[in-house]
Amino acid sequence: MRVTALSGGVGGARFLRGLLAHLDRTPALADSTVTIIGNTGDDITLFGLRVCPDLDTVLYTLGRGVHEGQGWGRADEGYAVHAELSALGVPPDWFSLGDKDFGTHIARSLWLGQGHSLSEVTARLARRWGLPDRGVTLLPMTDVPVETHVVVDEGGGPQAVHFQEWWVRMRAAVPAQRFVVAGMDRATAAPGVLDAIRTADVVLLPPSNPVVSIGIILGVPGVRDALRGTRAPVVGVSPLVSGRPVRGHADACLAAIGVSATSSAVAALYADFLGGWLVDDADADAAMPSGVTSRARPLLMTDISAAADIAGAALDLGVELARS
Ligand code: FO1
Repeated sequence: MRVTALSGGVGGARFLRGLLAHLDRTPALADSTVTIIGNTGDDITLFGLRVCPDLDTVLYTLGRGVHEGQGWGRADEGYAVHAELSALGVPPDWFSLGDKDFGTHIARSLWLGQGHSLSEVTARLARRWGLPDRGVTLLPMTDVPVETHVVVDEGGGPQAVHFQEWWVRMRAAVPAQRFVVAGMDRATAAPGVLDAIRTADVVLLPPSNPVVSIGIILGVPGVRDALRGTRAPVVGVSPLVSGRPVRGHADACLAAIGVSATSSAVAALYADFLGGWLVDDADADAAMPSGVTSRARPLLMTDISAAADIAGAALDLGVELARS
């Protein structure tokens, strides 16, 4: 089975780890392939290095190197380099980069500087994490540098800050007036992205942030049209349970775009291409947009096995929709 998935950071990566576990334990799906279209709106240049948080979170999580408690960054990490940068008075100190993580950013920045595309760089990093051997391809949504910025007003009038400063330093506690994706006007889908949507057997939307992760990927020219036009069923997983995000600040992001924090409202954001929608048992009676088939089940990814069950249920719904 050819599976294509859009993904943000922590929630998406954990879902995808569950998907791989489900494929590994299902003989009929043994030679399936998974193509992941990763969000690059979170990307930021720090200390002269290009950092791609959502791509790295997918790589580290699927590559079994992620700091499990955080969901991002590396396990068994030291912070000597960042500490020295702080001692040298080089900002920022609010975004903590570990020593091994710096290795990723140095290599990526070196290769980008040599003229390699972000797609090529991501493929090299994916090889280091053994993804090709498992039939997994990670594509950045675009090779054009883009950055999500957030318009906030801390009292001195509206100003735009980088998404990471809003998400990490402000903890999304300052209301976002709107999101602006710098560079998106020049963005084109990265090689293979639109094809992966068009030729998939099933397209999955993990429980990533619908505004600043999935929503950003949908803003890449051609992606939404490809999702509308693909013969593959598109099945999503609600990122909200009883109106609350399982983690992160999806509710603050939805409020910023005037959308209520319910699984139905999120499904409505995708209604022009969505075929199936998994909701938690707590939202079993959620009203669905016309044309969307929902299924209720526990959606908390408490461990890899639970994530595998959720991913399996999403695939099963996709197969069911493909048959009908
Ligand atoms: N998140 C935090 O809350 N605090 C951090 O200091 C932080 C550092 C960081 C470094 C590398 C990286 O790949 C991710 C990092 N994150 C941190 C998570 C990041 O802000 C989020 O994973 C996404 O960008 C939002 O989906």
